[in-house]
Amino acid sequence: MNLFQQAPPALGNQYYEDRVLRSYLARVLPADVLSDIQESLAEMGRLAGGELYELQLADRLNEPTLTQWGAWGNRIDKIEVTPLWRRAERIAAEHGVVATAYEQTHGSLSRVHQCALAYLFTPSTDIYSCPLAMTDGAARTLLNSGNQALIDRAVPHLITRDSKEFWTAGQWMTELTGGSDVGLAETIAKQEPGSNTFRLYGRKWFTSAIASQMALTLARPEGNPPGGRGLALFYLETRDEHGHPRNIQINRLKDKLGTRKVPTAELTLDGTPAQLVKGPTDGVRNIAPLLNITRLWNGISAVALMRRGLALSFDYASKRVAFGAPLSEKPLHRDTLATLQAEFEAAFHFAFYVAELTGKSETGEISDEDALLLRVLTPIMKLTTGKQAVMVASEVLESFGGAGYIEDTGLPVLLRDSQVLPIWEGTTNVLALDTLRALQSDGDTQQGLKRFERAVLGCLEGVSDARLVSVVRSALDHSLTWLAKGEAIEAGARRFSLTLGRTIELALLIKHEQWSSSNRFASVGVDHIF
Ligand code: MFK
Repeated sequence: MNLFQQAPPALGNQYYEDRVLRSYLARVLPADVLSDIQESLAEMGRLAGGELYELQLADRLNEPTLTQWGAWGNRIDKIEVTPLWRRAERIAAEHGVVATAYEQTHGSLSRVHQCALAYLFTPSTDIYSCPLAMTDGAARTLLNSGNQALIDRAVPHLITRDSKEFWTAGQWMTELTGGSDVGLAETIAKQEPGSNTFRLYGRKWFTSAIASQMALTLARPEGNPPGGRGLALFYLETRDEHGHPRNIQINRLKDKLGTRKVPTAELTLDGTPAQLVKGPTDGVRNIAPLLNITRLWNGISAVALMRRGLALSFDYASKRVAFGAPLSEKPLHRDTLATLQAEFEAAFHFAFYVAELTGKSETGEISDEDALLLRVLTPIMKLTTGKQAVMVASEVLESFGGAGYIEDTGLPVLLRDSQVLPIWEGTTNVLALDTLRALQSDGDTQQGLKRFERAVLGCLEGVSDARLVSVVRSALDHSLTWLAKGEAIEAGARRFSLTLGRTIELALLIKHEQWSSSNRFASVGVDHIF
């Protein structure tokens, strides 16, 4: 019997096939930097579209396991991650998916290089980006803290390319009392008499990537006041030299909608030894560098997952024949995918713009004005791209018809994993409120807004498309007048932040398109006199 067989969607080298990434890098990187890093990106693109993608499909049904007890009654709390994650850890370390940002071979642009590596790596590794994001954030937080003993102890492990020496870091903030409202945390820190070591007692309710070797966590030193200011930031190592947990019990792994490869656990800390990172108070403020780096990763992961869905969907459209022609020749299907592609490209330029500013802040090349802009844009970027990722993933599944709803195509996981992006690292509403706070972080809302306005208008310089310019200007003006009215600001914070996010996305898209058209025209040659 000659049964019909559908050709599945396929991926090639994910760097070479990505017009958006390559065109963006050509705009922002000097030619010598681009040529220097191209090979690393092509190699990651090859792995992401080849070996890692195959392993990801083969690993589909595997999940991490927790073994709480040894054969002879001893508590071991052993976590085993899946084969995909073991391979991902090695590749991440050896290819510098965290390290590149700290080596700073190309100064502030190394952050762009590192985000491009993370963007290529992420969609084939089932949220291994989670431990990497926290590792990156922990390295940045320790470096910013100035705590030389902890920097010497941990940072070399976090930013090494030697996979045997590589550590990942956890970020243990969430407790039963405080998910978003971290200041409600109940974990207590008791100082050991005559020592700098504290012992932590409490319950952490949602600790991602529990297989990490170290963690940054918040706890309240005895006698401190309530709220975020009364918490302190602590460093701890999860296991002793024999591999035994340091007074940490893993109560259970979480049964989550998505991110199922990530071993997320509930923990009891029962005298876990820990060191202060930076003073006995202001834990929320001191952990903020970690939050900002993981929020950048969240945005990069959002665009990476959108890109993966669309790469598969575009390829499939060229192979799937229905009603007499491939889907890629059907005007309505093309129109649907084009709309999703536009969402992805807008989100891409926003996330990478925040990466550019983050790089400048890390090398000290950032002006005060741009530091304020970065503070304002980070929550806006995270909340805007998180929402776009869920919408795009849902539509991508639909673009496959029933196949998009079937697990062994490997497609449904795109939607489940995307759904975490607007939730963790601050929900849309929490980040919308943070946006308002960030706009006031210099004590004067007008400065933050003015800097945002300048960033948007700067993108429009020399742009000839009056219709697009007017869409941007009108959304911007509306945002400014809405805020100035001062009415129901909290209730409108989400609509306001999303408007700012989509406004700057359009401005960045226009800027890139302007560069891209003129660049393409120039590359064909302008001066024809000879
Ligand atoms: C896929 C890649 C990424 C994924 C990796 C994720 C895995 C990990 C999963 C998780 O851990 S999810 C848990 C994440 N939890 C959150 O993100 C908490 C969400 N809640 C907030 O962000 C709240 O806004 C916050 C807890 C920060 C509010 O707490 P508070 O106690 O009301 O803090 P407050 O008063 O707003 O800020 C205290 C100080 O920190 C202020 O500075 P000052 O002391 O100088 O006044 C703030 O300006 C500063 N601050 C807060 N957020 C900041 C910040 N500074 C810089 N950047 C920020 N983002």
